[in-house]
Amino acid sequence: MAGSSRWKIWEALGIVIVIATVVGMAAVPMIGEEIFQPDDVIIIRMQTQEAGGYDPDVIYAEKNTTIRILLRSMDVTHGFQVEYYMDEPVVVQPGKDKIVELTLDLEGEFRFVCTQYCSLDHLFMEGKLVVTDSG
Ligand SMILES: [Cu+2]
Repeated sequence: MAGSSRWKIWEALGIVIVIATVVGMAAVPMIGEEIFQPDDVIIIRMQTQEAGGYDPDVIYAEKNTTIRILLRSMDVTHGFQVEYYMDEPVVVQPGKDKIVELTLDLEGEFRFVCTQYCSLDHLFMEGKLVVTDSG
């Protein structure tokens, strides 16, 4: 019958739309995954010092700008604190990215360190923020 086969087509189309919607929705929470990196966000991956520590461990920025740093732990809980710029450390658990916003009003080199005991070499887990004044 022509009527029932046409109905089957609509049914199939409906299923395709539902699947497309579900797949589309699954793609939306990918913010923070590898595919999403706006220009103004610096991503720092954190691992124990034995596994490489901060990556990157040196970041460069211009004075009188505001930068956002997305911190992602690849293994265990780590900390992040930049001297002068952060009064309080940020604790970063695996699977729970954190974003830190810093307004850079002073040029120079500023150490950042891990503030959570994460491994035997924890004390050596550090990097630096280099703020330059090009103006
Ligand atoms: Cu640590």
